[in-house]
Amino acid sequence: MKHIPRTLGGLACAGALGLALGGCGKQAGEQAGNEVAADAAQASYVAPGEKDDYYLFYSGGHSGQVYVAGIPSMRHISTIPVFAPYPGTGYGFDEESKAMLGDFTWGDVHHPALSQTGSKYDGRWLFVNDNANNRVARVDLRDFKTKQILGPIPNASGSHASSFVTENTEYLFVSTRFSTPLPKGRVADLEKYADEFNGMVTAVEVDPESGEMKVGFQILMPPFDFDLASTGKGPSSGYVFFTSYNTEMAHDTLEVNASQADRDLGAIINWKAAAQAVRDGKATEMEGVPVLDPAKVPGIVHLIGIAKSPHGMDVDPSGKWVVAGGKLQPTTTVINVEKLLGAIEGEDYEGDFRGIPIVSHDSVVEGEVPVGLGPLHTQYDGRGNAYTSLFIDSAVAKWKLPPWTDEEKADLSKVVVDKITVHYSIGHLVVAGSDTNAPYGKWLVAMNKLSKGRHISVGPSQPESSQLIDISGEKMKMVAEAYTEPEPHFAQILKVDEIKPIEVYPKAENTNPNAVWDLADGKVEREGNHVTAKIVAVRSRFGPDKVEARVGDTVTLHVTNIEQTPDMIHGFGINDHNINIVVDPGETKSVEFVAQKPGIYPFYCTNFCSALHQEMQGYLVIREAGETQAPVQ
Ligand code: RUQ
Ligand code: CUA
Repeated sequence: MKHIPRTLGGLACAGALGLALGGCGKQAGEQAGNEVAADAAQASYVAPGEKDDYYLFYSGGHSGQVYVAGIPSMRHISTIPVFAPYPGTGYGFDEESKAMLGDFTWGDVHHPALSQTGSKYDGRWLFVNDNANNRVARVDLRDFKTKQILGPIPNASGSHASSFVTENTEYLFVSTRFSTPLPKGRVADLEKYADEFNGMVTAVEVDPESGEMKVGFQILMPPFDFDLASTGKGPSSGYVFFTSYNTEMAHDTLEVNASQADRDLGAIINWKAAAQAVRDGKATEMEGVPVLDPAKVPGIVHLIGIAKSPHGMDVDPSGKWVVAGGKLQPTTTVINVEKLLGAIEGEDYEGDFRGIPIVSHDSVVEGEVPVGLGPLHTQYDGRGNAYTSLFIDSAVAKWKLPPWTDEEKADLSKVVVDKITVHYSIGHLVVAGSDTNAPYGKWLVAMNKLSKGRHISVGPSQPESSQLIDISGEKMKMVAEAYTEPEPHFAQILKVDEIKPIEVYPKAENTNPNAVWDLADGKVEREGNHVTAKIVAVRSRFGPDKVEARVGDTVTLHVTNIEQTPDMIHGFGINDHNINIVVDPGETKSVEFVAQKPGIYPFYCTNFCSALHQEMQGYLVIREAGETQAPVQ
């Protein structure tokens, strides 16, 4: 990083005091402002050719994708397509990714979660949810590619509280924001919402070796609209905590009707006990999934009253404190895990909801911290500080976690130690490593919902803004700002040296039976009305570069990029066919279609790969059905 020189103009001004007070004061102020700007610029400056220190994986919301940026530069580096086709990498065009997407062309990504081992990031996978279609996906950090999409998950509607991984990635917890009559497809009167509708918590099991996900079990929940979750660690190990925002069980005009009660009920799930209960045969099957009813299996779910219409629920790095943000109450509720487990053990309850015990609020809540207006999410630096996003205030509040002094306890506003304004209407925030037991703690990224024209004008559809804040000192410092695709919800930050992605697929690993590695081996074959081409792509040609078919034929193309040089990518786009596959070095991709219309259709490489890239082309010849043709090569 390069040093940006500053002048000492501010000091020189002190000597002139009394002579030209007005002008000098202004100058000094400007000078101070320049120094702050210079410091900030220096902190986030990554010179050409230098690299960032951290990956920022942020959700792309309803774009269905995940975006990768660098910290501290905040530069967008790449897009990982997950739930929507992305011609840039040919995702959703080749057979494998088309099969993963199924009939869906979009998803709504909210919460990415890095896999963990021992409550630390292990750098293997990134999981993301699709709130719209009840799916979860796994991205492999070895090659930054989506490898599996699981779902739609049965018996679930709107997997918002997802994905949250357990300490050793045993499970991903996925919970419904929406409740419906179950099993799905059953229609019940909306007026009977409270009695006929249910939410669902799903435990998605992750294979420790392959990362393969499958639906493990489910827990039937009251129709409270479960919003967000956080998994335990240390003393809260084995638990997962959820907020809900509709304890009122309203089904219309939620804006008003779900905002009546002074407190909403959060849920505490003992997932280890639940998994055991499933093994003990206490679940009933619904749509092929073992489902536990917490009213009938005591000990797996407890409820607790938390701040009004809460949003985020976040366990701190020590696992001792769980903080819920009360959207409609200017406080965060701080739950003391030790007291909570004691209350559960001693059955210190203040009632129940249809057989699910409600833990005594006063026995387990350490305090309600007046952080400011619209608290949503809380993150931690591992040094005893919490950072809460304030949607209404457009700010981040920094505050001290317990233990608190008697003086602080008497007036909890004293634990709020700093506030910084963000632009504007912050949703999530992320502190590097906050959800592990050892946060990196230096950076915080505020993900703001509105940018309100802070950028050059791009018309009415404006991007979101994300701001980088240095939290290494006592006071938070605004460092940089970037604009992001709609719309970043949560993000994860990973230290760059904790992973080592591959840059070519080694030839030895390519076990695709349709791969060809030599231009001499490329061929087009016909079997009945199925034409199969095995094509080599290498700078700067396709071999073969002519594929012949007749109308009605099924055509399968297998393209192998035989390069073993990083960044030597070849694309394969066919005119008039809505096909563009992109093949990375060492990779084989396949695409299949039915020849529809006679004609000559040029195909070409879509990635600019060499000086002769433009020459990297060929022809798809489609003759009339039944027309005799010269034998294919
Ligand atoms: S949400 S802005 Cu979808 Cu995570 Cu809180
Ligand atoms: Cu290969 Cu351009």
